[in-house]
Amino acid sequence: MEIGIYFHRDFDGLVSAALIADYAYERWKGSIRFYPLSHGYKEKWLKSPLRGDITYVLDFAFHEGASFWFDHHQTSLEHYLGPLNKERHFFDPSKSSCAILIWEVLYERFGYRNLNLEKLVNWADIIDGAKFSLKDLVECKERALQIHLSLSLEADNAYLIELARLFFHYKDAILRSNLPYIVEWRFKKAREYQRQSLEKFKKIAKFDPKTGIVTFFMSRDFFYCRWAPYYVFPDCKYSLGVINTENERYMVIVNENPFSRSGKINIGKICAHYGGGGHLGVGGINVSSLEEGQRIVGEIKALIENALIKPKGECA
Ligand SMILES: [Mn+2]
Repeated sequence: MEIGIYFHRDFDGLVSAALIADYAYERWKGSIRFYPLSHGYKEKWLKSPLRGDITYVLDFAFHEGASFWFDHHQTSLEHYLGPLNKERHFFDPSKSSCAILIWEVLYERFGYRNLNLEKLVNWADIIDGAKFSLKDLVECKERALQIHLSLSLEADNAYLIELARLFFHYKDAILRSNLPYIVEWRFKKAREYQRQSLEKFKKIAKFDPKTGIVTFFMSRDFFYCRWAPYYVFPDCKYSLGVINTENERYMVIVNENPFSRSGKINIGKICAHYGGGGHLGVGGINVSSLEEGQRIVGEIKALIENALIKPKGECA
């Protein structure tokens, strides 16, 4: 018997995969196969057949062919209008991680819980729900955060599969032991990229103390230090940047400081107006030139400044 476990290639997806592998192995004693999945090939995903006698899809868009599906992403059912089966499909966008959803469903519906995975689940929930502190992020001393950072390098499938195996076999012990070598060198490399991009950010970013708005323009190495605006400028309320993501591709990103959120302005709504999207505190817009990006940043900056001086209730 072969058990195919398809999972989103991030920390939450990895812990989800280990949880299900642990349960499925106990139940069927079959051989476990891990398949990491990345966003960006939805069309292909829906048409591709899944491998395994029993298949699980975790922390990823719905697939009709899956024996079981667990997810918490609001957008995961956008392409599917059919019915869900309560016995096999577990979808709850109110959960801050897929791991916590699986943890609860396994216990409540299948009568199974392995406490040796409790810490990993807890970390998946902290990381996916962005429940860490700025200090935790900057220092990056926790094993779980180090593993998470190692995933920010262009991770290959082999690494993801090996990590899923390590999580499955060692469970919480992986958080107590030394970092496995395959994780360690990636972590150190990512940490170095992080240091370099932080230096760049410090030189480039502009802070307006009157409004608390930080603006910047960087290449995609900014993603190694997304927290830089709030670390370098602790009084930052909003950060607005243009990121050169690929050769001729640019992206406007707008964030309210996630470590001191007021929720006064609906950023997702503002970005949607420009053809982008997002949530209350974060948003993004794809644009085709730097000039267009800078123009939009200027307009949104003015919008935020305006909303900040208006009394409550009149904001965007
Ligand atoms: Mn997730």
